[in-house]
Amino acid sequence: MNEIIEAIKKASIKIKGIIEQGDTSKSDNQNSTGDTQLKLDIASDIVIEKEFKKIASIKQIVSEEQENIVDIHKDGKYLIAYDPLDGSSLVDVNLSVGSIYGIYENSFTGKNIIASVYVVFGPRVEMVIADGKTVKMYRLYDEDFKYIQDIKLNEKGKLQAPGSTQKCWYPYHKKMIDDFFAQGYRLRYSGGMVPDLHQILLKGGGLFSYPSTSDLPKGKLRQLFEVFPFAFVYECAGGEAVDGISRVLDVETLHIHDTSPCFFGSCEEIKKVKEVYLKNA
Ligand code: P6P
Repeated sequence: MNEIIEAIKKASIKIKGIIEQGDTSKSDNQNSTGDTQLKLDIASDIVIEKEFKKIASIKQIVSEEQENIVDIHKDGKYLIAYDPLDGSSLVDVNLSVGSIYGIYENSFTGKNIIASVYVVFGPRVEMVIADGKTVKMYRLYDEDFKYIQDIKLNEKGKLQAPGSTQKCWYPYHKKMIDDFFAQGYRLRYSGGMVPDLHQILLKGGGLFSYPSTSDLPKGKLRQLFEVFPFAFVYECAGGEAVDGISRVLDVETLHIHDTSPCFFGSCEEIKKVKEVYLKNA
């Protein structure tokens, strides 16, 4: 596992350079989910795949930017699903973006995730590692990631990050979001999943939601590359992650690019989500 973390560190330093110097224009391609790929997405993906191909313990990788699973070493132990540069279109407006890595054993399913890593490219570059027991944050100084702190969520938080197109929210979802704001929760939403979820973790808690909507009944965020890795982080930090009713890591993956409605947060907020969704299911 250490060699995977070292590879992520090396790739992240290179991706930092790509963000700072790179071409943020659109490529001529679309990814498997139909998103138009930026040249940043493709360049970041190439960097990561090159680093992972050097590691004997990796059996397979799959990128959000590629259609299919890539076989690496047949005797490898780990399977890695990653989003090379989530929210890349935010680079053009100088907002934070991030890379997300889910590390699995045996198969690409929520139940088989054993670790997750994300890297935030913002005013500072920070890497967060969840290993099933703890969540540890590191910060990049020159070429070295230094340990900063462990991350733990409070039982209840103060921030709310309500995603998706509001006009497509189901009425019970809108009322739940409004109720949280009526209790004094602060709106913190940039449109970048990595910095938005990182902020809630570092500020002690709250709720990030990207629900089922009339235009996207199965949500927008991808299970393997985005939802499961952050669900694992939030559970390791003492919070929860659900699809509205069930633990999201128990959700079945039928195709590697499947999406899922998702709610990540402190236990109090997730309890409220489950109450509302069980009543309206
Ligand atoms: P919306 C970025 O494109 C992304 O995949 C996530 O990083 C982010 O949370 C979400 O989409 C934002 O989507 O529909 O709220 O703009």
